[in-house]
Amino acid sequence: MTHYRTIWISDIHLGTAGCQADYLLDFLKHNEAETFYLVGDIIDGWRLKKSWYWPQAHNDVIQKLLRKVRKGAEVFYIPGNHDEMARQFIGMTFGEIQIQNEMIHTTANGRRLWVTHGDLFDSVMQYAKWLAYLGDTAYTFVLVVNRWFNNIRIRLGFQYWSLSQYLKHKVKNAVSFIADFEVIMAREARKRQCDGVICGHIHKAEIREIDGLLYCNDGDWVESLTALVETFDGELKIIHWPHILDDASENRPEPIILSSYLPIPLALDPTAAPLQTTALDSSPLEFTQ
Ligand SMILES: [Mn+2]
Repeated sequence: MTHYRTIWISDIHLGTAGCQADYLLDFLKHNEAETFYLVGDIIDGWRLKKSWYWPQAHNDVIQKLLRKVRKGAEVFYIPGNHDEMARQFIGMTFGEIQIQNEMIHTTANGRRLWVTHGDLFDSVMQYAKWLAYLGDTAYTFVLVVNRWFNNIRIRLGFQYWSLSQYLKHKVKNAVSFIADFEVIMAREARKRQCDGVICGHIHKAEIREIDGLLYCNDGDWVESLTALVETFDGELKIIHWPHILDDASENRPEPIILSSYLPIPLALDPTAAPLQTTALDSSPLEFTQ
């Protein structure tokens, strides 16, 4: 079990066949945090509306998160576009899971990071919902192929390898879309007087600096199998979890760290009030559909 100060996970898409719940369950089993942020697209309401899909493993994910709360972890849920129905419950608490529109997280070394799903700043999402749906169907198909492909790979003794991630990086438009999204998010973080942003939505885990702002994306659990974590020193890391560990076995692989970043600590005033996690004024952001 590895202990972190904070863990961010998003884009789990429970309720879809694409959700890799078994990997996430294993990650949650071996990683603990004081605070968890569920950064949107946790339950896929779009897809559930079309056809009901809810295997036991998806229940287990919810149970696991509720158990973390019972054991003293703080859990925040920031809805995304696939679970936008949860946005009507902003400010409310379900089984001690607090629902917020967006938040500001202060790292152990005093950095203010704006936490939001990110769809409200995605131009495709905002102006053409039908286009987003179309993309969703094609994407679902790639994920199905990805799963077949990996079932075969694993049976043959190979490691998990994301076909969809590979394709995404090959498509030029996707690459420029991702770059634009990252820049917009960093700019929005600056507007909010934050040192950076933590988001999800585009299923591309990342930690990088953009114009002096920190851009972090916690990835997803349908293709990249990644989470963002903060250590007790305020170091941010992307953890990739492509394995399901055998409890009985002694040889546990080390977590795969894809990227890490230690923001330069601010000169903290030792007499200042303790740093806190604060919810933003929960007036909904303006966006048109
Ligand atoms: Mn999304």
